[in-house]
Amino acid sequence: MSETLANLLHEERRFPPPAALAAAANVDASAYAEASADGPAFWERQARRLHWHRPWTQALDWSRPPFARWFVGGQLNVAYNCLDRHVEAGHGDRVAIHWEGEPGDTRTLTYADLHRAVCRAANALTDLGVAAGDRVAIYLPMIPEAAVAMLACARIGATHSVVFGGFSAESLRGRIDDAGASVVITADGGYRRGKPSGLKAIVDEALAGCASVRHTLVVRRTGQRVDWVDGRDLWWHDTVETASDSHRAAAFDAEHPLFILYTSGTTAKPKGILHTTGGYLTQAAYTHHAVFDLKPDTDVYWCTADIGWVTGHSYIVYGPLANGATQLMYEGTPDTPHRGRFWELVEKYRVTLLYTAPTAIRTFAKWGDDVPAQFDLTSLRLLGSVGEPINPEAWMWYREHIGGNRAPVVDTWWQTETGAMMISPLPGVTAAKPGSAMRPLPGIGADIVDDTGASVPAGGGGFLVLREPWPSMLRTIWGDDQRFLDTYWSRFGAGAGSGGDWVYFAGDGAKRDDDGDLWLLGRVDDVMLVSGHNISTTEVESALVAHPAVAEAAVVGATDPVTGQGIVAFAIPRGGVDGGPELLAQLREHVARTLGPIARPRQIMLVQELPKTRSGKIMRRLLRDVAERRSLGDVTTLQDSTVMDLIAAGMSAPA
Ligand code: 6R9
Repeated sequence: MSETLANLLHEERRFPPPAALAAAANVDASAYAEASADGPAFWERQARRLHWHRPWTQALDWSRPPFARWFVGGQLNVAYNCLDRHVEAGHGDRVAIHWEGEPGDTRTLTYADLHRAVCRAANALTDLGVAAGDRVAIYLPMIPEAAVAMLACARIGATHSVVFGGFSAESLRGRIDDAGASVVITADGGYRRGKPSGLKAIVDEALAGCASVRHTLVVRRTGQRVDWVDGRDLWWHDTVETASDSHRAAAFDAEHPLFILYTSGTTAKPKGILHTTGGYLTQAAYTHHAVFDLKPDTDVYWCTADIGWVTGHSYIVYGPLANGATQLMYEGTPDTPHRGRFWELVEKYRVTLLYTAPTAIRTFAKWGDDVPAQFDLTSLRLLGSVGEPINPEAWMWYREHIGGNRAPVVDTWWQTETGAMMISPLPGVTAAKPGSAMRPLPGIGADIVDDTGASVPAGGGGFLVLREPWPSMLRTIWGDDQRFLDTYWSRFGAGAGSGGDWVYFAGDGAKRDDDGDLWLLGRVDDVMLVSGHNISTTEVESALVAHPAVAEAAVVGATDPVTGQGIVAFAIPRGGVDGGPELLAQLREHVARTLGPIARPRQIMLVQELPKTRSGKIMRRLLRDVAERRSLGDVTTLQDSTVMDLIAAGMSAPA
């Protein structure tokens, strides 16, 4: 990726932290120096933010790389850290979760309430025969029971595997089988876009012919009719809510498996990413404290992710609760019952810290500035982004129209595999640039390398790698150590350019600008090769989104007899835009002017929607199928499977 385009590196805008925020920030610039001087000792200090039943004897055991062991010999209980210790410290009355259902029903759970609920669920699971090390599948809508179920598993040392509510029966079955789960926790259904959707029926289908599951626990959410298998199915309200709320949390080894989470998106069999206890919780809690600058007494935090995504694990459940945060949890979609729903909630709960995804931000921008303008958003003091590269234009819109030009934006890069944030501004320190994730967090060794594994200088581009083990790193792929080695550690291995050290291959392309700041460029599989030039889909998309007529764009490389690959763009026009042939010509010119003639799209197609995963990532693989007129690959992880039919039907002959 040596011949990358240089244009996006010339970002002149800088947004330093507001003085008041910087003066009171949880973490200041000294953290960087401290972390690089101290190595694993830096993480030992962060681990002391938690309660350990037994202290560790060694910070990091890296004697059998890449299989890391952090906080060797230490013992702790994750649920105790997220609940009991806050109650014991006198914060039992603090609200842990303000929950709002899509239809507008609400619930408030204090730390004491949540603690009791988790104790009851822990007792109920134990009564069902679930023991430490057993796997429990969780397939729930965004209701408080989702957090309760996860924490109850953690409390008794059972390993949870959360599957997005709404994944197909087939996807669910594959994940239940792979993990060998003995219990499934689900609900009759949930509310999405104003309608009750069924979950229990999908579980029933998934469990047909599944040997490992002995019981399902079913939360009544919508009251819809469900089929019932006597002896297997149990209502949550009969089982959990009648159990004792007294439960002593046992201590588990720092390396005890906490959860498996399956990554989706590629064509291959989903990978069960395994996370363990002590290191994971340490980094989730530290990064939430450092990057969101959380002040537990005054902040109201809201992460809009679904619990079925790693973001929901680390930044709804484990990080915020370990830090004693008060947070909002919302069941539904942003456009139900109206497009101002999110902003209405920010106003109602006086949300101070907001964490959402670029896909949502671009959608809000498309809906218009006047929607958020109708609400009082002055409580917001910090805005986070995660999930995809955020286009500079979307970053600016977020800062201006949601953050009132005052709240800093933190673009946080990380993965299911990394468990917690890795690259991000520090809100009290960094003068952020729109579109850049800036620097590795303190204690993190990220780098950009070329094909041979050698570090690229400022101004260069290549592959993002991680050079140092980190506490919340995945420990393996569940049941498949070899695939773990092959996928992440063999590309740059302990080989050329690595100096014999183990180098983790993240699968993302990235650039380092002249100041040394990092720009994420999307998955390397998505990089296009046009007439011998590497062009990132992210850069062409950002150029398109910077045009006033375009709300959102997805770009793919389609096989081209002349250039190797040709750039095909799918663009969603902003409301009221006339999408005639003139506009298409204008957009092609606009990209050529912004990035250079080599990046001029061969074809642009205007569409109303883009195919996305449930966590909001654009599925370029499917668009490539359309652009190359193949039949579509696996669409089971699509959020809305009708989108592809519409796009495929509208695909015209190449211009
Ligand atoms: C947390 C999460 C991981 C992939 C990752 C990258 C993309 C996430 C990003 C970002 C650019 C960011 N990604 N955050 N790209 N800037 N701030 O999303 O985990 O679902 O496993 O996806 O998402 O491509 O490799 P996961």
